[in-house]
Amino acid sequence: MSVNKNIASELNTLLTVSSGINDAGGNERFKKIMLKVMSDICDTIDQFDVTDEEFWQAINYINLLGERKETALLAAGLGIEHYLDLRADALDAEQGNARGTPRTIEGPLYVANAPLSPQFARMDDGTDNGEIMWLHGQVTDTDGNPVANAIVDVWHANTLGNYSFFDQSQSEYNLRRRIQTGADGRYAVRSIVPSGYGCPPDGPTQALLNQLGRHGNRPAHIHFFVSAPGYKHLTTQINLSGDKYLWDDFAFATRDGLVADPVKITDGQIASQRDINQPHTEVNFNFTLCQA
Ligand code: MBD
Ligand code: FE
Repeated sequence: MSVNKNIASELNTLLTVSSGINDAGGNERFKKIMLKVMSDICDTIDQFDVTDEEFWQAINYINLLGERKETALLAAGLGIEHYLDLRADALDAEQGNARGTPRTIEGPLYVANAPLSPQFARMDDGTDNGEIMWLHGQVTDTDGNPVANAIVDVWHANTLGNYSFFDQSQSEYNLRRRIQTGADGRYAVRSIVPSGYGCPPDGPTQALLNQLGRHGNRPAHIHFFVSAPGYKHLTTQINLSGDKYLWDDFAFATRDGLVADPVKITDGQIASQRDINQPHTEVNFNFTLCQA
């Protein structure tokens, strides 16, 4: 069945009158957005002659996404959240802003209010025998001056690719910390080297990806929010080189300028770092904040 003009005009009536979109009250911007979304859904139904069965499959799918709390995971997997990065880049280019550290997606696994410490924190609770990671760097402005009192909010997965809070087997705020920089703009944490993430294999996001012929894996990565008074809030991540999914991330979060090289420090090279007197991995990453 090709798109039928009569059906299309009835649809328009449905959307604009029966559903109250033209009524006084409500939110004008929301009404416009809903009209566009509903028109696009109806266009898709027309273009593919969507059957009743397919319609109910879609409804059940959305319910399942909610039940499993995977809506944000799917948004990442479809690249919709990455689209916000591309828009942020375009806006920066348009405004001729000096380029700070690139934005990349937040993802679905942030938890607010992690413990706050000045300059240094240990992030792991000691129960995961992963490789020790010493992660450190400096926050500067676009002229290279240190930014004091910046808050570096860091979160990452354990060696199984799982995040505390969502994984109830981990202690509260495990692998989640906020560090406040000192006058030198520096932050440092001791933690464990994270593993990559895989979508729950029995969940609705992976089921959809399977239908697209796609995997649901992410390379090992570390998330950051970096903020300071007078600067634009930065949402970013570093992805660790050497991971097989580095440039094949199902969430499209790996970007030029956001790849970090983990360096293994073995006997004889140890000693310099506070709190670590054993072989470990060092990751150095600096952030550049743009003026607000
Ligand atoms: C993650 O850890 C993540 O960062 C994203 C974007 C999606 C799923 C898991
Ligand atoms: Fe993540």
